[in-house]
Amino acid sequence: TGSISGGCPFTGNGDMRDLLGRTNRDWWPDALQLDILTIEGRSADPMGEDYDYCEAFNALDYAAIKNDIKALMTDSQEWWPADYGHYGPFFIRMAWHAAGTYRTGDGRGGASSGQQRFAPLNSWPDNGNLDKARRLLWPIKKKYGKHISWADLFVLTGNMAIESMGGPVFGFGGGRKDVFEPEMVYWGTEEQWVDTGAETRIQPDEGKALENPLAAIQMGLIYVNPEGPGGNPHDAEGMARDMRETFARMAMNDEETVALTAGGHAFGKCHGAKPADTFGKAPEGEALHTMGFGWLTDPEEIGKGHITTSGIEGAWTPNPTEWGNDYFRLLFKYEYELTESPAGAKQWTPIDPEEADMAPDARDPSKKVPTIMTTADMALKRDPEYRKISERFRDDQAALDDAFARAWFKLTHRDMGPKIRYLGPDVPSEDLIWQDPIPAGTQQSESVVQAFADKVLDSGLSISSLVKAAWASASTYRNSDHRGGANGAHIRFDAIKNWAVNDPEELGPVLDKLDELRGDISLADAIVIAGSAAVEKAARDAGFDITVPVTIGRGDASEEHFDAESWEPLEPFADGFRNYLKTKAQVKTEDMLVDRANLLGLSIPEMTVLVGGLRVLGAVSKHAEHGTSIGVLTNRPGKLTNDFFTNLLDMGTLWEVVDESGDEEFVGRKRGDRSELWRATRTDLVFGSNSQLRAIAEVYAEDGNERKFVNDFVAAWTKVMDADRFDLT
Ligand code: HEB
Repeated sequence: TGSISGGCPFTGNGDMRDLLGRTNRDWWPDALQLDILTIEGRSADPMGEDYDYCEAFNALDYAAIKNDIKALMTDSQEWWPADYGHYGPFFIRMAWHAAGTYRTGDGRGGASSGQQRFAPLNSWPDNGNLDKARRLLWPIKKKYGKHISWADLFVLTGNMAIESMGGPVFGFGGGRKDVFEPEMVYWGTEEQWVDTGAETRIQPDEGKALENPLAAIQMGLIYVNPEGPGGNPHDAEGMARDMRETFARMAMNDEETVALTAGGHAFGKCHGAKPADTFGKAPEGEALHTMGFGWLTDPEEIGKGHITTSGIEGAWTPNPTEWGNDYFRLLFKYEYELTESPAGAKQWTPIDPEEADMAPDARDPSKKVPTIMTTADMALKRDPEYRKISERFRDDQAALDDAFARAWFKLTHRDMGPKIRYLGPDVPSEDLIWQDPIPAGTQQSESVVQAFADKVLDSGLSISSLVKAAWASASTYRNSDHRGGANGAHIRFDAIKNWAVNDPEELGPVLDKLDELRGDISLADAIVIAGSAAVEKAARDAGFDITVPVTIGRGDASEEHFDAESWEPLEPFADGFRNYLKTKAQVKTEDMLVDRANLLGLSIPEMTVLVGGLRVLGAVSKHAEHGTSIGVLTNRPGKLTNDFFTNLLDMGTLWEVVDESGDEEFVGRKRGDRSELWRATRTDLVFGSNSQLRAIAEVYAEDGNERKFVNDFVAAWTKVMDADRFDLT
């Protein structure tokens, strides 16, 4: 990738920070605090448990909705008239900004939950006026109701917009289920938006790289500042650097970046007809009676097309509602000079354009106005690498068509996970490597599975090594972009196996042995069967007869379907479940545990019971700087007992910081003779220190709850093992 910073999440510049950075409550302290109604597990989702979005989508009248969306494109509304009589470009920008928040670092952001409806995204300066785009779609959303989510509608509308203007479309997969509350995502710590002075995040002169997992150059932007780094249009090199870095974090290479930007800007225009101080606040901060609209301005002015969004003014091509190659043709045909829009934004205008190369006025086609390029567009010819690609696309329309269609499809589907999650008749049959394709698994009889499990337990492999292997395989799963997980057995590829967290010199031989014993069972299944058999044995050895359910049917991905580079961001830099910390992050180590639990889709009790269980099973990473027994608060490791909790809460133990550890390691001493009993980390002690976690630890430590502990552990374990089994429902 074009990454110029290190790979560690949450590291960057500046001080210790909070897991969520600046949140909605910080931005809009006066906003209605509905979250007090979502405590005690009460859901904000009105659709209820029985609502099955797949089923509802499959019953959608797909042809009808497509026609309705197409008709809407040219059904100009007085309250927000369509430029050139066509809403297509506006809707493309809406879909692109819905998808463009995706970042590879943690898989969060992206189009898949319809977050553009909620703060902060609904009020990001870069999403200016997209409130109108979404509201234009309301009659269609209303009509098709439960059969299409907003999230799917954004993307489908983007596709229809491209199609209706003659652009190439690769396909569409539905299946993005809406959520009904803002997602908690770290968007940065800055207290300023891009338009009110947020600092630019990449500043090489000051040794500042883009903090992970962020993928935008300033607070409130989807990607880069169109006017140049820090608003400087002369910094051509910096412009390309910023684009390369931010697009890489959206999983896009140079070719995809050029195709997307040029392809996108074949359509529509920028809006900067008047100074930016002449309109109202963003939606989330606006007055009640504006009904969720923001950036308000005089309706008469809107009618005249006097709109300011980005502040830049003008279209890129003479045919803003038609797909074609005019963008590259003009970019290379003319020299561009730096000019200023009526709103005062820096932009580029062709010198002495021919009349035929001028754009129509957005409201009056008989009037001609100059075309423009943003500083970001200029990078496509000013940067030598981008330029090569741009020249190729200029001369080869078919190549641009194909590259744009594919990159758009990837952009809008990147966070949906495996293709099995896509719905509808327009899902392309071609498998794409970024979908992490996995061949279908096979079924085996129960006796075959049992015989294999018995062989594994007889093989001399330790309980802890089997549990660790299964955890290593399954826990790569991210609920954010639905990547990773046990299916596919990607763990067997060196690029993953050799992650330090996996203790490769222990994991390698375990995988080899399982491979040798598995017969016709897939390796992906074998790893889970073995780990689960080990948990079952550990429970039995602790006196609890329990079955750990295993659902087989996983397949093994082939090497040719494995894109090692795209898996790099999945490597954990901390895994509190294995007491592993590679690099101290900018957030507390226990924050990293919570973050990982969130990515695994776990509740607080599930996180707690898993940590307690994995510790007593000895599933601790040796590569944790602190050694093998850290956090294993039991004298009988390998048995599934609640010892972790009873010992953690035992008042006979006094905990002290191990000085050299910089408060990452602690020693537990007997109160009387001060002899050493245990070693532990922050992610251990937090279950005794934090009042909420302590309350749960108490439940698991209580007399009479020993079996509850085992049952809950097994349920949470199984949930993690099956987290990526989209084939099961
Ligand atoms: Fe874009 C628009 C920038 C990429 C598509 N953009 C736009 C604007 C700006 C921009 C500034 C204006 C806004 C207003 O309204 O004012 N982009 C940009 C940048 C980038 C981009 C900087 C990175 C480089 N785009 C892009 C992509 C896409 C797009 C990727 C897709 C694919 N855009 C777009 C469209 C439009 C825009 C379609 C138009 C809209 C209308 O017309 O409304």
